[in-house]
Amino acid sequence: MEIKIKQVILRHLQMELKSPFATSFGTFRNKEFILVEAIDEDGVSGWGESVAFSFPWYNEETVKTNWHMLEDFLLPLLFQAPVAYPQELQQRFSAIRKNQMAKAAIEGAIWDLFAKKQQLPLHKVLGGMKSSIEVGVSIGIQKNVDELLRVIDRYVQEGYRRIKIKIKPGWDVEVVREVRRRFPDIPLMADANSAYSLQDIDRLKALDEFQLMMIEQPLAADDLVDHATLQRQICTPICLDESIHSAEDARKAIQLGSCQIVNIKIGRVGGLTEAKRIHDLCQANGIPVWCGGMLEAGVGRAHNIAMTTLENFTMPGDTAASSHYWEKDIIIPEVVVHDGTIAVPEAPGIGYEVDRRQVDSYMVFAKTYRAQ
Ligand code: OSB
Ligand code: MG
Repeated sequence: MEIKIKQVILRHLQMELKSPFATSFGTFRNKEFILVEAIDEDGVSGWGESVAFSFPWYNEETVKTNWHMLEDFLLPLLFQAPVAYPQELQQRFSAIRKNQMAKAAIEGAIWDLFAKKQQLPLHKVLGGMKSSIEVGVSIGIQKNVDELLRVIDRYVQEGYRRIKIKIKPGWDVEVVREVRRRFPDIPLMADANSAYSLQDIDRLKALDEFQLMMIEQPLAADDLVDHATLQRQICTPICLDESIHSAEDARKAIQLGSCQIVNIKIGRVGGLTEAKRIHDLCQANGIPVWCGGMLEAGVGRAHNIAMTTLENFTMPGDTAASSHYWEKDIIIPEVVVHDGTIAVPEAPGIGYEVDRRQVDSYMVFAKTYRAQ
């Protein structure tokens, strides 16, 4: 069964976050992103969501660079020939360097469509075995420690299985100490988003006493070598986020000892095909993985849930409830978290229906591209 894409609609959406999300590299107040709808010859729609932000802070991609890559390079390649399997797209897009988030957005739409054509949920097509997934929550930098403790308390009460706090120089050891004093036993981790260098090794060593599950991406976004040096000198397991763009990166990180855990984000690695490859490689090497987040709306969130059903996603990820981010999400039903778990949907494809009325209400601009 081949998929013949007749048209693709790119929509530029803008959604306001319920509360600002502050990281070491900047603060997000609202979310602009591209929603991809790929429609085949039978009129079936597959959905993908680009996780590129408005600003090139997390990585070099943005909403505009993604639109450019999709319009001028990726969609023409998609229209060139039918797709028998979504895995083919990696090869088809391989002449285009990097731009992983743009590639992942369109690949995600084809994965959804591929699963829908077989009347199967995406998680089954990927080979996932779970009917529910455990999730944690990522908490931005707050205006003071009291506020942070209040926020953590709320999410612990709600049942989230792991709390992640963001750290940066000036908001790290003392803050973690206070959190641990108040919550001695919660599964806790810290994400630095590349805010440190090896010169800060004493600060990073000082975190060893707090039994963090891991420290995420302490050093530079493209680094593997210094992380290996750091890991030899601290007890807290290092988890890499920004440094891992491919299975090749993961192989090198494992070989060098740069990390003990990997955060997998579908967008950062160019799509579900590469994400699964990283998952498999980590599994074969005894490295647990978990699913990161990019403040996704419903479509991206649904893809994350499907991926997290794979066996080696053994640690709770950042896929919090829709209502954690949005007044109203773009899928029906919204993603809900009960006792720190999400029930994996069994409907075909991503398992949630796209709420076209909500999509329209958040839409800034749209353009339709047709196969010749
Ligand atoms: O580093 O994981 C990150 C949000 C934006 C950019 C980078 C990151 C994050 C998060 C939030 O930590 C995860 C989420 O709740 O979606
Ligand atoms: Mg991170």
